[in-house]
Amino acid sequence: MTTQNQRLQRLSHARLYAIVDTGYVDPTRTPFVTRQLVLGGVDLIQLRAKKLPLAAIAELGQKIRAIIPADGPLFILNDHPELISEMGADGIHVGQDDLSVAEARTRAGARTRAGEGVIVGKSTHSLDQAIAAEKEGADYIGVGPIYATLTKPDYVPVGPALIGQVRAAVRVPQFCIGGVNEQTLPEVLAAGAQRVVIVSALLKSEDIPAYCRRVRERLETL
Ligand code: TZP
Ligand code: MG
Repeated sequence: MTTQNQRLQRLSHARLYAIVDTGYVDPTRTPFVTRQLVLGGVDLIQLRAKKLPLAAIAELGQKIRAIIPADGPLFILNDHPELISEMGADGIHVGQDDLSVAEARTRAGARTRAGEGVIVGKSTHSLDQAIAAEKEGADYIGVGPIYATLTKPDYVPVGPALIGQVRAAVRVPQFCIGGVNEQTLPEVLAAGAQRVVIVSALLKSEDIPAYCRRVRERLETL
C-alpha cells in the first residue's frame, strides 16, 4: 500500500504529468494509452472524463489502476472524490469552480481505509488563485492555460510570464499546463517552469513513450 508520505515524496520529485482525457482518447483505447504513458515514465496520470457517467468513470478508473504499477506514476482523478477509494486512486484534482481543497480531501479521505490521506491538486489561473490554493492546503497546483488550447477552449491564456511570478510566491509543486508541447517547452522552461502537464500533444503523439522521454530529458536537466 502506498502511504501518504510516499505519495508526497513522489510528488515532490515529479516533473511530467499526463492526463488521459476521454475528449481525446476513446474509453476503449484508455488501457493502451495508459500503458504507453507508464512506459514513457510520466510521474502522474490523471483520468479526466468530463462527459462520462459516474459508473463509466469508476469502471475506467479501475482499469487504469490495474495497469499502473504500485511504484509507478501517481494516479489522480479529476473531480468525484467519492470514487477515489474504489478505484484506488492516489489523489483528486479540483478546479476553481469545484469543491474546496478541504472538502475534496475530507470526502476522498473518508472513503479510504483508516481515513488515510490523499493528494489534492487544484487548477489556478492567476497569481492570486495560486497563492490562495496553497493557503487552502493544495498539495500541488496547475498553472494555466499558459497558451490557448483546444482542450480548454473557453479559457483566456495566462501567458508564460505568470510562471515566474507563481514560482517566486508559491512553494508547493507547480505544473504549467495549457498548450505545452515540445515546441512551446523551451519558452515555458525559460519562463521558470520545472514541471509541466501535457495533454493533447502526448495523446496525439504517434509514439507516446518516445515523446515522454524527450520531454523528460529536458525537464530532468533542470
Ligand atoms: N487546464 C488548464 S489548460 C488544460 C487544463 C485541463 C488543458 C491542457 O491541455 P493541452 O492539450 O495540453 O493544451
Ligand atoms: Mg473539475
